[in-house]
Order: sequence, then C-alpha cells, then structure tokens
Amino acid sequence: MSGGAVNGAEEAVDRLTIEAARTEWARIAAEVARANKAYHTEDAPEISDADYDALKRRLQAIEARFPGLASAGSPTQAVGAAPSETFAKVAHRVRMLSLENAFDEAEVREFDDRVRRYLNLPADAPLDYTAEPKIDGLSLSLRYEEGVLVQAATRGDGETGENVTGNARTIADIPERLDGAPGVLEVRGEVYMSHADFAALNARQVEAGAKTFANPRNAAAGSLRQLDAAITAARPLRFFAYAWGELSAPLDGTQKGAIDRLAALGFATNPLTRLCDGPDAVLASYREIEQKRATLGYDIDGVVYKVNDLAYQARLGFRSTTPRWAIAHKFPAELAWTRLEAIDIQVGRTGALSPVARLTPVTVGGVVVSNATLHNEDYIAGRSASGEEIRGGKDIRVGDWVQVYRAGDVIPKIADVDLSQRPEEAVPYVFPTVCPECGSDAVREEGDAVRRCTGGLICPAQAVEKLKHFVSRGAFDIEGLGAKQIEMFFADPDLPIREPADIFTLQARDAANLTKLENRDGFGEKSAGNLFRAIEDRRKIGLGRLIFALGIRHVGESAANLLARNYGSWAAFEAAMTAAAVGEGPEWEALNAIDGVGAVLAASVVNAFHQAAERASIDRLVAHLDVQEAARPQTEGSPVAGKTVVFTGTLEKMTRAEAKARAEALGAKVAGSVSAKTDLVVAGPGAGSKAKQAEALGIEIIDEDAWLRLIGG
Ligand code: 9MJ
Repeated sequence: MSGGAVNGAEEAVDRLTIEAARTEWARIAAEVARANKAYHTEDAPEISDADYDALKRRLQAIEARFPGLASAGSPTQAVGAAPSETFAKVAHRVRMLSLENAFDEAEVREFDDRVRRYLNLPADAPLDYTAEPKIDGLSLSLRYEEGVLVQAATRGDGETGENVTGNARTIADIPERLDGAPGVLEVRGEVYMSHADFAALNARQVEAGAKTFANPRNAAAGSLRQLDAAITAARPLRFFAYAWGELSAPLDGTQKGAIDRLAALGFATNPLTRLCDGPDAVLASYREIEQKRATLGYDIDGVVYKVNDLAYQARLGFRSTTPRWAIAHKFPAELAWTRLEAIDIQVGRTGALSPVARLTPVTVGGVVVSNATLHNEDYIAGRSASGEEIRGGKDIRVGDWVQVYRAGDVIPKIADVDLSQRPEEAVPYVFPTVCPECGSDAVREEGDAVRRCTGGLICPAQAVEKLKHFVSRGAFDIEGLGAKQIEMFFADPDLPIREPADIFTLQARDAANLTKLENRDGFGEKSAGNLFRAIEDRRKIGLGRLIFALGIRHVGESAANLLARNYGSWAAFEAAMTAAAVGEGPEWEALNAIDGVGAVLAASVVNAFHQAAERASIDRLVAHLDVQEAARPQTEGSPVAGKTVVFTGTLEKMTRAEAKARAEALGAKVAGSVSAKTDLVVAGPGAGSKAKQAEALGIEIIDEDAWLRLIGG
C-alpha cells in the first residue's frame, strides 16, 4: 500500500482535533480516489482490496466523528450509501412519460381503434405509425442549450429525476456539442449496455471480487448512477435517442422525421425503426424485430408504436402518466412447468379473496418462482369473467402440473394445465364462500369477478391490510412503521394499533402504560423516540396523500391527487362527499365531471363516506391531523377556469373526449347535463333538449368555432 495511511500508529478517532481530522481526511480521500482511478479507469489496481477497505473504514470513522467532512464528494458515499439521496434533483420541464403496454395483436388493434376514435378518423383513413424496438435500459433526458450539453437527468418519477450530467458526458454516444440544433433541445432516449460489454464487465467484477450484475439493464443503471464519473467512464454504456422534451423549435412534423433529424445531429438512433401505414404494417414490423431480437446484441423487450404525425400526437395528448399516441407491444413472457402444491386464499384491504398458487419452485426467465396469482374463482374453474372458456375450459386443481409465465416485472401467472399429468385423486377446487380470516360471508356481487369478505373493519385481515396501506410509501409513509411493525402492533394487547387514528394516540397511550415501548424487544429508547417523532411529523399531511391513505377501493394515487386538486381542501371534499348521493344530485354530477373519475370510482368514494363504521374511523383519524390544501390546476389566464361547461350536439373539429380533456386542462368543469350551475353550453349541430334547457335558464350558448376562439384555437 502506498503511503501507509492506515496503520497501528494512527490516532484514535475520538482524540483527533478537527484540524487533524480534516488533514487526514483529505489525504485518505485523495488516496482512495487514486486507487479508484487505477482500478476502474486504468484496470490496474495499485493496492489490495483489504487495504482499500481499511482506508474506507478509517474515512468512515472520521466522518462519523466529524459529519461535516462527509461531503457528497466523499469516497465513502460512492458505495453502499443510497445514491438517490445524494444526486441533485432535476425537475423535468416536460414530463418524462412511461408507456401503456399491449400484450397481443388484439390489444394493438384496439389501440389503433382508440386513436382513430379520438381523432374522429374513419377506419379506412390513412394513419401512419413508427415501430421502434423497445430498448430495455434506463431513460435519460439530455438538455442542450445553444448546441451545448448542459444537463443530463434520469427519468426518476417522470416529474423529477436525478442530475447525472457528469456521468452522461462520459458516454461516447452522447455528443457534447451539436451543430444546427434548436437553441433549446432536450433529447430523450435509452442508456443501455450490450451483451458483450455486460459479460466482460461481469468477468472483471468477478476477478476483482466485486459484485456482479444480474442483467445488462441493472449494469447500465448501476453504472450511470455512480457518484464518481470515473467509474461511469470505465463502463461501456451506449445511448439510443428516440424522443424529446422541451424544444425552442420543432424538429420536424413527424415522429420519423424527428428521429432522422436527431440522427443527423449526431445521435445514435435505432436502425430498425420503421414507418408503417397502419396496424397490419406495425404487426409485420413487430415480427421482423422479434426475429432479429436474438442477434441484436442488446436487450429489447418489445416494439413501441407511435402515431407518426406530430400534430395528431399533440391532439391526442396524455393520460396521467402515458401518452395516448404510443403503445409498447411487449414480447411474450417466459414460460416454465411445475407442480401446484396448494391454493391459499389471501384477504386484501378491500376484502377481496385472492387465490394464490403455491408452486414447487421453478426458474422462469432467470428468476425463481414459488407463488403465482390465480386471479379469482372463475379463472381457477377455466372460465373468463364473461363466462367463456379459458384454457379450453380446463380447471386448475391442487396437484396439477401447471405452466407458469412471467411478463416483465409483473406477478407470475398460470397459463396452462397438463391434464395428462393430473393425479387421479385431484379434485376440483372449491372456492370458499366464507372469509378464511373472520368467518364472515364472502359474496360476489353481480358483474364482479371477485368474491369479497363482508366483514369490513371487523375482519382482521382487511383491517391490517388497510393499515399497511395507510403507512405505505405514497400514503403516510411513516419511518419506522412499515408492514412488519403494523402486524406487531395490530396483535399487541397493551399498545394496539387497530385503525389509523390509533397511530396518532400511540405515544400518549404508551406514556400511560406500565411497560413502555422502549423496553420491548426490537425497540430501545432511541427507536421508540424516533417512531413517535416520525408519527408527529406526519400529523401535517397533504390532502392527496390523505385521500390515498384511506384505502378506498378504486382510489389509487393518481385518482386521490385528482380528487385533492379538484376539491382543494379536506373540508370541501368531506362536505361534498357527505352531501353526495350515488347516482344523483349536483355533488354527484360534479364528482363525475372530473376528468379521470368514472361512475365506479365515484360510487366507491361516496359509499365510503356513507358507511357508518368506515366514516367514523375516518372522522376519528382526521381529528388528529392538520390537512394541507392541495394546489388547484394551473389555469392562470384561462378564460374558462372554474366555469362549468356542457358540450351538446355533434362536434365537428374535435371529439367529445378531446373537447372534455382540453376544457379540463384549462380548469373548466365539464358536466353531462345542464343545471343552474352551468356557465356555458357549447352546442353543435343536432343539439336538442340541453340547448333548450340552457336557453330557458338564460345560460350562454356558443357554437364550436366560438368555443375554439375562446380557448385560443
Ligand atoms: C424505448 N424504451 O426504446 C420510448 N422507447 O417514447 C422508445 N421508449 C418512449 N420509445 C415515449 N423507443 C415514452 C417512451
């Protein structure tokens, strides 16, 4: 080892003065940086792994004593620490999207139908798409200003990513300068690693005794998200450009033209990108790309289809996280055969009884699978929800030889049964009609594929699952109170948590108990104190998080945020839901008028507020909280913000869906019927009773052209 930085003569850390610590820290940090460079960049390690580890440990000890020295640039931060905590955040000016998936030809044709319906195009009108291999890497956004690369950011959650500019600069496929680019150009694409480079990297990792990567995607992600750009530089990353974010001038009028323009600017674009004149042609491209998949030398997991005309893309716009103008047609999942050992029933937070297959462990596409979903009782019996046969009507029995498949990261499923291997004693599975957890009746409502426990909050499984959801990441996210702790407290006779409100009385109840939490197994003074503090911190909570946390059926994170943005405050939301009745009245209308809220979701929310036990539990919880208001939609300067608009008759320049989406994006409420609360009626040809009603109520009526002028075209 050079320099002998760590030896028996070194001063005990707790006797170091800050000056001595700073000097020693700088010396060791430089030494570690030199060792890193030798190892990663020059592939010529200068010190042994043991010496390297000793240097790192000494640095850590110094930093533990003097935390001010633990800067983001410290070598101690590069390994083990979560890099996401240390990369600067970048707010994307244009959201980075994910893609909706299609798994078969029918879903691709449905996509084409949907696009045509939205755009009001007849089935035989020409409609071009691009077909692009879907690279299995990680997406990256590159910002160029006046042709110079100024920032690179990962996708993150689509709105905020991580700043990895220094690392991106080390990737050969990413130009530092562009000639003839718009003043502002954000280029988006995929960072990936080829199979050959991945194999060579893993071989080097083995030699160095370092951890190997499970697949090229992980290797690419691990290499890009390095705090030390020298490490990224030593990893052979590549980049394909396929999309863009903010632009000061359009790249072209079509998707294909824009990709060609990116290629002309110096980016690598995928050579298998094809222009296709409709669904038959995209499916032909899919088959072509699927055939070439094994010889490409890098991982792809499907083919992405995008509407070619960028004016159409603009009209189609987005849902909450995916564009309406694109779809990813995924390659079929991987398959394996194994034995079904048992069928267990799990009871979820909404009471759904979910059958789970316990399997003899088997490897499917590199992952060991021992559980798979069986969906519901019809699926086990060999029927679809609408009563048609699936798997040729074959039912699934304990003891059967079954085919398991995995698609992407989704839960494994059972695709088929081999009847020739069915044991003689195997009997048809009888789905329980009482809840295995609480004994309440488990019923199936008309049209529902799922059987549900009717026990509500008296069912311990539902109550505990609701609590786990309540403390989960997108909900209250209380540090130190995860699923494991919830199970423990739920069963605790002295300090129970049986409903969300109990979380906020935990500390006071603990203070009144003889045996304190800090004296229990798994807790100490510090961890109990930390837990109480984490709970206190969450008394102040955003409205969207609170609504999501309630665990109301059909209300996911985005629906909860939608409701929060529309109602603004807990008081307004609670008052509206209390006053609402399913199927009628102004509150019901207003709830259904929110873009993204359908009748099923609306009924579920209203019912939650009218179910006595559930409502009482919500009230007990909210009494402990300080609920923060949610920001209303950004509608500054919009002439229709806050107005209630009704569309009636035939619209000729846009579809109903499009009109509704645009009005809502401008902060208007779109209602289905005319009432005294209506501000404006947009009437096309053939408008009937609604226009008459509006006239009688003295409400302003305009035609489609006037509407377009009003909202600025
Ligand atoms: C990949 N992963 O290859 C998109 N992608 O476009 C391609 N991803 C995409 N396009 C919009 N070729 C969002 C994502």
